[in-house]
Amino acid sequence: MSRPLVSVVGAGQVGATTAHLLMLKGLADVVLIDVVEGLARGKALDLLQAAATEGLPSQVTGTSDYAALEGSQVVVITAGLARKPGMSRDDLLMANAGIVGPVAEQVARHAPNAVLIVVTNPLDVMTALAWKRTGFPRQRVLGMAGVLDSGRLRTFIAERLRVPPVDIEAMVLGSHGDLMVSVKSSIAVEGRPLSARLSADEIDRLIARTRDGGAEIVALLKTSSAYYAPASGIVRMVQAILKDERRVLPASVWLEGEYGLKDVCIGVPVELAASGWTRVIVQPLAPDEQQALSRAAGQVREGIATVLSTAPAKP
Ligand code: TXD
Repeated sequence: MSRPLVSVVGAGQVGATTAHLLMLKGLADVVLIDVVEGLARGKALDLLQAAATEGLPSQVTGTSDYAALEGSQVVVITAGLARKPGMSRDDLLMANAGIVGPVAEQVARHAPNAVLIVVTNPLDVMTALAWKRTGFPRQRVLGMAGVLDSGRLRTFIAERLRVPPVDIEAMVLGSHGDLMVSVKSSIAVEGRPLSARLSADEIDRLIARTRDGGAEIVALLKTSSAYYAPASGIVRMVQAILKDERRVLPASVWLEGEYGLKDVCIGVPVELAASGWTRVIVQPLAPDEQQALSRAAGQVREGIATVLSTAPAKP
């Protein structure tokens, strides 16, 4: 049986780490594409040699030719600029729209049946832009951020309570940015509500650290933003799709009335399967959480309007 093919556009920190994880987990053959041809080819060669040493069968190819997307079950877009210290995700808006829009058109052309996972920031706006440019059904375009943000929140709670992160359930929704929404009522530790273990103030502090979790890493690394945990988030979603897991994970998707929102991409829980996302899981939110979600949607909508009013550049 032939192995699944996953293509990753953008062979930078997040893209190359994603390719490495896909290879190590034996999930798929990988095509790495970058505008800098030598970069994609060099990283692919390095990964292929790692596969030989690990005794793994994965094929890894690097190129700048989008024809290589052909036959991909999943395409991941990580192409674009990353944040430097002091920059917000929205500072990347126009530069990355000029990259993601044309890349999405190439995906539609060469991999018309793929499920597309967008990673480039500002995440929710880029996901909406990619969806518009592909013309794909909305179920085949998802933005990755909620898995990462939920993982960050689980890390901080685990560290504070000294319990393994696997025993913590948490779901972060909304936009990937200052307006992310940690659904407090759904956080559970070993099956019990977090509020039974920590004060409201302490929970709020952990949620605030999660909101600023990306900036904390940017400030430490100085020349790049996070990539190990983002790559794990991507691969978690890719695995759910390739293995048709029907597992519920948070992802940014185009809403048409779910959670009372429409004409916007925002992070909500979705069921992931081979065909993409199959349904949005609508869970009860507290009034302030629903308000926060609507505020985030308003901000993302403004970003979408801005990028759609400008002509795309060539990839
Ligand atoms: O949770 C999330 N969604 C995120 C998002 C978590 C981490 C990083 N997040 C965002 O992903 C970040 O803000 C950036 O917008 C992207 C990629 O981050 P990364 O850290 O991987 O950036 P790099 O290392 O600069 O890599 C970007 C690559 C680089 O190799 C460029 O040459 C390439 O993108 N690039 C392109 N490839 C193909 N086509 C075009 N046009 C192109 N332009 C740049």
